[in-house]
Amino acid sequence: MGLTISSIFSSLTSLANWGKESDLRILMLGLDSAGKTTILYRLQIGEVVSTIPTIGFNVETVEYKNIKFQVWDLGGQSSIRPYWRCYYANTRAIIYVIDSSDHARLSTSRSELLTLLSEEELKGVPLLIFSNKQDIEGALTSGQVSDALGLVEEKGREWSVRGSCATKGEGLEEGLDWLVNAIQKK
Ligand SMILES: Nc1nc2c(ncn2[C@@H]2O[C@H](COP(=O)(O)OP(=O)(O)OP(=O)(O)O)[C@@H](O)[C@H]2O)c(=O)[nH]1
Ligand SMILES: [Mg+2]
Repeated sequence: MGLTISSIFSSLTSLANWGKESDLRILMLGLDSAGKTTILYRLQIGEVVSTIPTIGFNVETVEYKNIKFQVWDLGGQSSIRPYWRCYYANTRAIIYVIDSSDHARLSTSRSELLTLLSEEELKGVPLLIFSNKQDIEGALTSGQVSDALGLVEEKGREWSVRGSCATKGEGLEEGLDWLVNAIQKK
């Protein structure tokens, strides 16, 4: 009897309460190759790591301005997305990462985001969207991404779209500043 993906994920899920209660649990989601893992390690060690597609998750404690975040970076491939829901409990904030140069998949990214936002467990949870890969020529601006997502209607939740370039470390701290404020307002 081999291990199925689903049995692997359910054992991983039992680890999902890992970490200190006091750390702010943040979920980082988005389509595959959006730049989530790059952002995680850029925030944690301040360097660009070479990444491979995440199968499962990475979780790290990121300390920023004396606040400890427990950041969960989940794999974004379509076969893995159904497992995102296993990680929703106790989430204090969501970071959703979009590859702004991937025009073709913006609508897929939008529909995954809307599904996420309709989840009861994530109701009212502040949402930071990184419009990542701003360094790539032809990338949509954060304003254009924001318009395409059509979140103007999103009620009862603090949200913001910020431009970022994970490989250069640009826009990440500004995004976290916004997120900390949004969490504290809640
Ligand atoms: N040019 C550019 N490349 C980036 C940027 N951020 C990430 N990348 C590259 O995009 C590729 C995918 O990055 P990852 O961080 O592995 O993407 P991911 O969202 O974790 O992908 P999954 O684990 O499959 O869900 C890597 O080659 C990164 O170096 C960016 O801001 N600009
Ligand atoms: Mg990854």
